[in-house]
Amino acid sequence: LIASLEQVDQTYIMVKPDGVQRGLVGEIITRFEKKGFKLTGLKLFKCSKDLAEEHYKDLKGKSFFPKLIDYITSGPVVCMAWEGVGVVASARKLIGSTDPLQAEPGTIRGDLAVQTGRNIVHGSDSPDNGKREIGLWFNEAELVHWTPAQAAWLR
Ligand code: 3AN
Repeated sequence: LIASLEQVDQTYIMVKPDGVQRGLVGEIITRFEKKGFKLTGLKLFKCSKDLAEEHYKDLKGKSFFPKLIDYITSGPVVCMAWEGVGVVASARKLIGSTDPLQAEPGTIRGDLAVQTGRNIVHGSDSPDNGKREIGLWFNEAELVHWTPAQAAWLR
């Protein structure tokens, strides 16, 4: 009841092409499912250069930007929208640091990745970016608003 007064946020999580190629899609989805967040959107998708550049527009000036765009557009990604109280910050904790060698064991990157340029998963860095990115990667018709049967046990 108390938790229901708190703000419910949305975050955009994406299994990057290396995560798909390495067969880690199920493992990554499982981490968020087991934590207790609610999945509201899910699709396999091959993104255009334009969409990748829009998604990463804040990094446009960085030296690694062209490589980043090549990487993200190199193969299919799995796009996800997840919802819950505190989901943005919590998902970033589950994902771990940008550099997988610095990421703590127990995190997705800490357990499963080595290189910053191949860090297998993306998570929005703020609630505002969560909304922005979900809007970028999904049509409204692809998002499902539902109430999990066990919700009362998780909040
Ligand atoms: P995070 O994904 O942890 O939020 P950001 O937003 O700083 O990290 O960077 C977005 C993505 O850009 C990273 N996931 C990574 O793929 C890539 N990236 C960031 N820093 C570097 C870097 N120094 N060299 C190569 N790629 C980088």
